[in-house]
Amino acid sequence: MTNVTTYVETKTGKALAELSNQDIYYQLLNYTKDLVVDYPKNTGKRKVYYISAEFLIGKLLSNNLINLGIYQEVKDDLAKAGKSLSDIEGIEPEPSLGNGGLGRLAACFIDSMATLGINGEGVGLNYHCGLFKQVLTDNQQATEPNYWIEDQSWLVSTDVHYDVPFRDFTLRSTLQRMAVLGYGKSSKNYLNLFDIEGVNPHLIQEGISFDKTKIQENLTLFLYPDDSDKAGELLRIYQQYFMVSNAAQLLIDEALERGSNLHDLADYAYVQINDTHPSMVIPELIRLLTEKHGLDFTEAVTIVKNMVGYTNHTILAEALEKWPLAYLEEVVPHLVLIIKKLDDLIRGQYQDHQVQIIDQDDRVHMANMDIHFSTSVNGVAALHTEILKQSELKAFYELYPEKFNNKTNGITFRRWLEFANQDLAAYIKELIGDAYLTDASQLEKLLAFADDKGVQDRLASIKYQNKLNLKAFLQTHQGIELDEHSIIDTQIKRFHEYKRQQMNALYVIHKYLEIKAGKLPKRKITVLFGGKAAPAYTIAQDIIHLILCLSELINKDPDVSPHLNVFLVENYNVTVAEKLIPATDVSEQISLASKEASGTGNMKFMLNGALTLGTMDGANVEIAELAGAENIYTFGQDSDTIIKLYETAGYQPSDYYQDQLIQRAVDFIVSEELLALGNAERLNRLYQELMTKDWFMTLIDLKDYIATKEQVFADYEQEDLWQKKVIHNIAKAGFFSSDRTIAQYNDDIWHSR
Ligand code: 26Q
Repeated sequence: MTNVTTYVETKTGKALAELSNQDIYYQLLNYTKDLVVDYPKNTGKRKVYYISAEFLIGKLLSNNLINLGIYQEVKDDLAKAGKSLSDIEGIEPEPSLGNGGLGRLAACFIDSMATLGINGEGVGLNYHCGLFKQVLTDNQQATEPNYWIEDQSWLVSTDVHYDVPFRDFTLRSTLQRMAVLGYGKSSKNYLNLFDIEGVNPHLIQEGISFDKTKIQENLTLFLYPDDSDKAGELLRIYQQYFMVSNAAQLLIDEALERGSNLHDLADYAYVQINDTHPSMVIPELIRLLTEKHGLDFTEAVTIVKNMVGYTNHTILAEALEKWPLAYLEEVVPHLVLIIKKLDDLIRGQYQDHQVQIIDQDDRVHMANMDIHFSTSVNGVAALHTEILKQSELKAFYELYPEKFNNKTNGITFRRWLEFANQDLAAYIKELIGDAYLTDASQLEKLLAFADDKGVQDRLASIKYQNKLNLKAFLQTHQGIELDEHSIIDTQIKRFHEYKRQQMNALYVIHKYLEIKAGKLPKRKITVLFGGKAAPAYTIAQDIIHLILCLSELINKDPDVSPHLNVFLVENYNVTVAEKLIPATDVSEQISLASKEASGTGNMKFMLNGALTLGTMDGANVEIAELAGAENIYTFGQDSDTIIKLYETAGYQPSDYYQDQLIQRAVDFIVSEELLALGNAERLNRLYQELMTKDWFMTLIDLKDYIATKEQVFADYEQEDLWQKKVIHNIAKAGFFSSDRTIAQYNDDIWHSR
């Protein structure tokens, strides 16, 4: 293949230097697509279908160039023509096909499957607007549709179509694909995104509201449309069934093509169900095998049971899907027949009402169906899996102990180090070579440099440079003036009460009051937040409002802003994360113990040399074990204590409100200063919530949090000590490579060879 300069000249008749960045972006897109068009697909008899409602893939240009091994060459060629690859990266729209951790995990997983040469592909939906774009106005979150698909994109049309039957109509699908390239591999997989032909963006009215009943026009318009009403819930069922019926038809067709006689389908395919959103694939496969392909029901059930695995990502009751049977009847009555038969099978075997598929209120427990009809049930971090076994899914663990297994999450180091933190990656290569990119355990070689002053200083200067890069980004992104000399303390994730952004905000208030009283921190602190709140989640919106009001109050106060800044970075997404993480000193992972299944941002920060300030929750526990207790800052009650408090209803926020320090911080939410800037209804509601309910126990850990955070800031002033901790963290981050996670999925669950 020719190099990019020649390619562009041949295609356009112009030199690179004459083209606009926009034109160069399209040229690079097509150059990359052309390069890989003839790459063979991974083979491997048993193909893995990773079905997921989300794939938060991020921009693809640089990632693809890196995996192809031509990133530097292309960058240099562009530079010779006076063009900057990073400016061109800025032009690429970010696909908004996901929402948070589960979607980003799916993206890391397809990268790792390709890198390990596994025949494994993603299957999902091609949402045209995906997740909403967040706009911050009047100290509140507003939502706008985010069209990300341009005429030229990474999507490649195919001639694959399926009919998907619903009660009142049948929808014909289209299939668009993106190539998924493994690092250093000359073979590929695909991300398969199903769509409908009739998507109609004109349905969208104000913000992101739209007619939820026009399924033939809205099915793939948005990810997770607001399901606070019945029409929204029905639309989710339409989306889910459309996704899995297409996946099932694709999988059967591909298996037949590769020589399956369907009786042996489980030798040809394995379906990984990413949370319960794709659960209907189980009855749908059974339906297709029996009704379309003439297999006997009992045999079909056995086959399907042997080719499905279920991953649980949450223990929050409200996130476990339980669809009313009546809703399923309205959308997919043909599937209800199968679900009822499966329910009968289980009723015949087990009496325990906790393990039934259909409950007394005629709700279908998707997770229960998954657990019965699969070979594997996995949690996403050691602690999370233990909690599933010992409490949430205990009744199932007793039935099927052999199905339960842990697969601690991971992240792809190609995107989260090699691309996002190029200076650090280059320096690591200087120290230990580049083998860590495919064998992450090699990072441990860095431990030899833990006390090396020269290495420590270089790491500090790379962090400083990353702060300057972030400063430039935030300036153009949002007009934020970041102080590159401050310590940067970052909390980026979806807004949710259990993640406790409100606790961080209460710390900010505490610090503000201290500064006002003349107690100044040694060094300026910048607290950064990023994240979106579901439009129907009122308290999460209130927390955003509180942070924005604090940001205005603090950044504008000449007494305070030299010592403390607070910013909420608008429209947090993968691209923003790639800028924030390498520049961060302190990684906020402060969920209420037992509630965060794993977290993956925590891993990205660790790899990029930020120290974790966190509770003993999710994968933080494993970070602490690996990095060593002295290299992470943990605080707060542990998960056993919290689980017991829920069981005994033993938590009362008023018990903690007695404390002076807590009282002052909480009361400030409804202080004159804040009410002058904010919306009284929102601030009062949040205040009342904390005082009377505080379902996620913010106040229980607040004092310990404040004390531990002060320790973090004190340690930061001891530069050698700090950098030594940083080195330990980077060196021990290898375990969190998604290559390790995927190798375990394959060895223990998929057995794809
Ligand atoms: C459920 C019912 C109705 C509507 C929406 C949903 C719904 C939507 C999205 C439920 C869950 C999600 C997303 C969950 C998620 O992102 N979980 C995160 O998964 C990560 C990868 O395993 C973990 O690291 C995080 O701890 C977990 O929060």
